[in-house]
Amino acid sequence: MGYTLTEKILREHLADGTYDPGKEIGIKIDQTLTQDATGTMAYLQFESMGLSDISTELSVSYVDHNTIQVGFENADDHAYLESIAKRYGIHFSRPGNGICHQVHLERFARPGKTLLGSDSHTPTAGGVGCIAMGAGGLDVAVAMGGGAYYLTAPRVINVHLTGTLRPWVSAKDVALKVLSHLTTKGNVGCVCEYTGPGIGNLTVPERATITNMGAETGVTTSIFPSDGQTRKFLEAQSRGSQWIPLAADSDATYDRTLEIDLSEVEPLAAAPHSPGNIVKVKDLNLAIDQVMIGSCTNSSYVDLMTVAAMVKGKHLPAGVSLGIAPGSRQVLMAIAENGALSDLLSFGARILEASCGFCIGNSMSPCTDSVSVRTSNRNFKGRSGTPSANVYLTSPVVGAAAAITGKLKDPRDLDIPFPQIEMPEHFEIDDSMIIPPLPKAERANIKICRGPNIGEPPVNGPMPEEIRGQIAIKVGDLVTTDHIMPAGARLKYRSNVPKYSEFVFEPLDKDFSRRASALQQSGKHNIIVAGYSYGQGSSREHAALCPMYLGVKAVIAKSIERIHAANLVNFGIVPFSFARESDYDLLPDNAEIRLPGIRKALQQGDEEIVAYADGSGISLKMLLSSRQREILLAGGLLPYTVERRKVR
Ligand code: MIC
Ligand code: SF4
Repeated sequence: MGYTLTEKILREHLADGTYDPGKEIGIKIDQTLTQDATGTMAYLQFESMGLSDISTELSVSYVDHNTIQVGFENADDHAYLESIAKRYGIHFSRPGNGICHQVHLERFARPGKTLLGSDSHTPTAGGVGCIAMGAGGLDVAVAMGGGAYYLTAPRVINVHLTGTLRPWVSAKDVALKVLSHLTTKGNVGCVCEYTGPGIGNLTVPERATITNMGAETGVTTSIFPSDGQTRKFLEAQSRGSQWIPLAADSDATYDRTLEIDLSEVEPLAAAPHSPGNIVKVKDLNLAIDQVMIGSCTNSSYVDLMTVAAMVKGKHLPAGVSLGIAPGSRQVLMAIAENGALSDLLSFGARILEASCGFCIGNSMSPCTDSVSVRTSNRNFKGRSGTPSANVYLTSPVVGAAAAITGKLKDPRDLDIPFPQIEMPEHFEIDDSMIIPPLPKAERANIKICRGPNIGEPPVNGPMPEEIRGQIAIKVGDLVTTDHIMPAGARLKYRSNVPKYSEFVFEPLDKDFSRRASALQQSGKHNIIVAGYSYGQGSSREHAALCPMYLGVKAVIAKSIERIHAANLVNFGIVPFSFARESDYDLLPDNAEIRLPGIRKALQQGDEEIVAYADGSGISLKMLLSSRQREILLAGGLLPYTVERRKVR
């Protein structure tokens, strides 16, 4: 029986365990990427491991999330990251060079490699046939140090594509179509592997749009084979020699198959407030206030050129604003040189830096109660920075049509020809904003810059004999990491855990931090209770780290998303699920909770434990690998890793 492409690459990188879908395996990581918002903590943790160098083939530190620099905090983080990169042999992509995923795809991602990134959209690089996964910063720090990355050997979904996209229908619509089938929950432990004759019609940037948004389904990653299109892209990036052909075996078997005929896909949108809330654009006819083009999903050369061609010679209607954030400096320079930038400017677009910007709510927040059409990947309530805004996620052509007409409606009804833009045969290569690693001999003397906002990463103590405390918050289904640890205006506190912890659950319950802190000071452990898909969305480990700082010891949920569950373990918080889901409803909001014998249960490998909630017993499941149990007993991955190094 043949292998899927996913299994081939994972087997080649197997460092621990036996390959058996559903079981934990450890794999060797070839490349890592970090971005500034998660990177500062990741490198602080890397430093605490006491290593002298990185052990990966390539590690890149990007600065793309916090480039606005209101106040000193962001600039201090950037200076810290630059000095760390020099000290440890890491490439440093300077602020202004672009969004990590777009730049990594352009300059570094390679077929057949494994890439781990401290950002949930790292699977973007699956567009060139590599296994690219998002993880918490601490996992990335361990991988940089040469440690294996642990994941569940995935079940592989075959997304079989036939046909060709019709005019006005784009890769984004395919990503949204996949979301309409898979939804945003229930896909933990799966990988989407794209196959079929339809893939040959998709360029690498189009594929990357699709693998990028696979993150919203909760799959571990998404991957395309490495074929002629991959070669064309790598050659256009002057990296043709890095191409290798890669595909699944012809007799590979998949967990299940999803058939999509590209010629039947229509322009789609994700309606407020979830990327899984898919509707047909032709069923909408909405007045809009804002259009934002960009983000790591849709900010390639072709994306921006298409928008420029559509708006050329027209004027932005009054009452509508249009913002454009190019994905990389390469894209921005190309549109500057060929004149498309002036077409955008004369239409009335506001050009933002080549960075995440608006996508994470730290610029261009829309006005109260407005409708904003965005080409990004997440429209969780409040993520734009405006809690009352209604954000629709669409392709760039749908966004451009909305900017022209002031309406979110089917672009096929516009009386303009479809702009057929081709990917260039050669992109202009200028890597001068990427600082390469220093020669080894020069690294040791580099002084690390630490601004006053940069604190030590807090470390947890070992797991106590019993967890005894109170439910500090009970939340419902689909609570995202944006709800747990808001970004936007709060992003600048990422390096200052005591300060950032003041905002835990801010969008849901402004009093949480104060209450949890008071319970902690009274000697109680804090417990979080949640519904389905708790912790979906971003990889930000602060959604585990800050609750840990506030004394949270357990999360009891109907289900927890992959990256967040791993982050909880990494910070010594036990992820439990209900043995009987109906017990969720029985748990009173502020119940006193006791988990006697938790330490012993972890040591013994028990898969079920009884928790006492206001005295009555409920059964909880803890499906953890033996490695995860050891991490929890040690109080988290950092103490576990440091301890094991001492033993060796
Ligand atoms: C996001 O899109 O939510 C982010 C911001 O890129 C996060 C990372 C972070 O919180 O810093 C992600 O996707 O992992
Ligand atoms: Fe940046 Fe948005 Fe992509 Fe996250 S989703 S990496 S914030 S562009």
